Amino acid sequence: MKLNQVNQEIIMLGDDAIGRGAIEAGISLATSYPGTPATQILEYIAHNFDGEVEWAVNEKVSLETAIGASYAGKRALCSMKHVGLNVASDALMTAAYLGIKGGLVLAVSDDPSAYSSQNEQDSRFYAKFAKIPCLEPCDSQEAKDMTIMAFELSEKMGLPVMLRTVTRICHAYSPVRLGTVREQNPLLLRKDPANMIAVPSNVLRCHRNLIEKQEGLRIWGEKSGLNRTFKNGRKKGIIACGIGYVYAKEYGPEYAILKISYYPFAETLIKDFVEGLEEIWVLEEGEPFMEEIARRYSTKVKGKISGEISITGELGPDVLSEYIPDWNTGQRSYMPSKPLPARPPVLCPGCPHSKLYTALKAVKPTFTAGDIGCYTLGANPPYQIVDTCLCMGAGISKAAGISKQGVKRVAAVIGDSTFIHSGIPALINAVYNKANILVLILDNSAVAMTGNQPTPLTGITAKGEEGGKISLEELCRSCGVNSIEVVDPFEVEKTKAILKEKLDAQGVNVVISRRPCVFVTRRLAKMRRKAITHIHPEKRAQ
Ligand SMILES: Cc1ncc(C[n+]2csc(CCOP(=O)(O)OP(=O)(O)O)c2C)c(N)n1
Repeated sequence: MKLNQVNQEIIMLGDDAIGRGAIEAGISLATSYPGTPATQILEYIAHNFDGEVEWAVNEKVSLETAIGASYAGKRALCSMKHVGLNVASDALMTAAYLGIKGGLVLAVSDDPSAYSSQNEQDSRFYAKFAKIPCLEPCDSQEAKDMTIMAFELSEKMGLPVMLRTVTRICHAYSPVRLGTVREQNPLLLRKDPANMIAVPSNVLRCHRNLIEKQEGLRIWGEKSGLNRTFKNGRKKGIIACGIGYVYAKEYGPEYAILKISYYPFAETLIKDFVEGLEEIWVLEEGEPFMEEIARRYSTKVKGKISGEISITGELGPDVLSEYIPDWNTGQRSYMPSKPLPARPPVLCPGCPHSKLYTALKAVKPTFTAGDIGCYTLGANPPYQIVDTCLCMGAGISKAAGISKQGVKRVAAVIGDSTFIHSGIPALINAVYNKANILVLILDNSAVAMTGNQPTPLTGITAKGEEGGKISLEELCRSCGVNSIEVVDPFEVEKTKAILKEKLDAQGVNVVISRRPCVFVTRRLAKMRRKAITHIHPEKRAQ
């Protein structure tokens, strides 16, 4: 264990604080699929924990692996971004019915404003939907403390517990007092068919158990003191969830505050708070989840439903000073004096995807169904060759759906990590149902978009050690595709010729565009102490 700063107060990133909290809580396994803003949680653990730390192939597999560790009596952390929970939700919904053994915490990070996501969904609805508790910290200290509390609650109630964060928690630094590391749970793998096998004969009883646990969850929440009222005789109040509390504090003593950090709770909490208040603002990131409840108890509620605050986008001092008339006006300096120039993201100089797109553009596919990764930027100038992007793994299926309507020369573009994540079933489906598509797999030896994590195709684990290695060619071959070609995208003319031939071909044809991301090349060069740029004097312009 590389943790020697016990009792020290240090400045920590929210994601790191969650990782530290999990280690202090005595986890035996941490697992995740990368996704901003949650990625650093696992990276912190990989650097600071001697136990099992895994990048999973997708969020569903990640959660299921964590459930397995929990069944073995151990504590496990599973972290992901909000949309990852859509992928993991099948496992989550039924895991809540069955219950868990060792503590299981699901750290889910939402991305209000969708800075790096395909949507802005609010994970609190999933916690409610699955009938599991949800803790919502407002800073790094709470992120660490609540992670530890979440493990305790998880074991007490036998349920997975969600820790919901947002970008400004994950990616902000604030002080954290470090604690000691709890002993890991002993291995205790016991068979419990009635609560481990989700078959109809068990399901209704398990569902009833879950419903019965709800009262215990509310009582735990009340005792925990996580939801707190700061009433100060003021006539105006704020109900603040998670990061909303930090913003609410900027009002100073002007407002009474109800800080919400835990769900589910008895609604009398809200009822008592709003009583007698002449104006109540609800500050919450995401959907008007709390506001809906507050409106049942007061007609004076202001927020997203009544349109004072926008449902889209994140909160923040600048946003709030725009929406709330008497927001502490001293904060108006948050507004930039001049609008900043737009800086749309672009592919990096030397990115292999850019060359591939040059070739693809030249051969003029009728339609290109893209996917999620750096290569989505092919939708932007100067390429404008990616015509659609929905969710991870959808590119191949959409291309197949289009081709099945008789459209010829349809291409799908998917990254190596995305292909492993959810592209494989789509490829098998396309083969099985006899689509006519060209599938381009962009193998840059990394999950580049989220910071160059390794993939099963690289055979490197989350800790940088040697893992199992999968061959992309063999994988595609076993899916029954008509042909597989491997190209180096830097050989643009050769690539063009192959793409042209395969676009016109029948069946499902795969072209693997293989060249490492420039950052992978740079990292390897650094490791080997080699320069990555070479000057050939003989080729220098005279
Ligand atoms: C369900 C889901 N999980 C995670 C993410 C975060 N994410 C966006 S793209 C991506 C993978 C990118 O890797 P790859 O497909 O290899 O393409 P590259 O960026 O390397 O070009 C990930 C993990 C997401 N958007 N959706």
